[in-house]
Amino acid sequence: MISVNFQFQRNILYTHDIYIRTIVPECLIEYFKLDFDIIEIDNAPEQFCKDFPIRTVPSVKLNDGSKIFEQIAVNDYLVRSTGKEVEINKLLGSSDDLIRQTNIKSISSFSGSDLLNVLASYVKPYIGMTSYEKTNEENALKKLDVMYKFLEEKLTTAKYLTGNEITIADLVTATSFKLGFAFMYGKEWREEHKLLATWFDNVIHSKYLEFHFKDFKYPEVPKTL
Ligand SMILES: N[C@@H](CCC(=O)N[C@@H](CS)C(=O)NCC(=O)O)C(=O)O
Repeated sequence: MISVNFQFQRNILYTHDIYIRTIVPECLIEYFKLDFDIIEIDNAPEQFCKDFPIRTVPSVKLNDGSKIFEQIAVNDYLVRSTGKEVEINKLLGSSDDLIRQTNIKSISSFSGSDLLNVLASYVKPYIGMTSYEKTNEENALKKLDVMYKFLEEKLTTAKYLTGNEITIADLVTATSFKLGFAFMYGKEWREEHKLLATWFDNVIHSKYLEFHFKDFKYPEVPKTL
């Protein structure tokens, strides 16, 4: 655990280990060995609220005082800040292929908001975070079914969601799926959704996400209430 000393300005990523949207930024900092202090918001609540009154993570404060929030913007900044053209184009798409670059943004946005919110609303009652309501679950499952099919269709023609190279869209989508794979998608679900399950396993064990997922375990059966 690092000590928090705000006298000397350093690059900061505010995070919290219970949250999903902070996983990709933390992994990017680890993978690219970026010069950032990673600060749990519980360890610096006043400074965090002062820096980011909207109080969401991930959020970044740079050593020149610049502030960045929203997962997509944070990820984009962290990757581009490396200056590594090849890896930037690989993860974010090259501006020579506008449609692919746009698809990467589109899938990242969809997965980091709609997919994550619906999946979280389905899983949270099972992990004691909200109360269970049958209608909510039925609605969430209906929406999720459409989302699974949408993503599976992409995986019928390519190894990853926007082609045969892993991109930030895969990283964001796989982390958004974490709660599902950790608690609800037992062996039977994974057999029925082989494309998604294989893709998820490839992405979480990629060099980008391995840091967070190296000890990840799948459940045999879904969690019950
Ligand atoms: N649209 C924002 C959502 C950020 C967000 O809601 N983050 C959650 C953690 S995954 C959070 O900070 N929740 C705390 C809160 O809303 O009070 C993004 O994509 O980064």
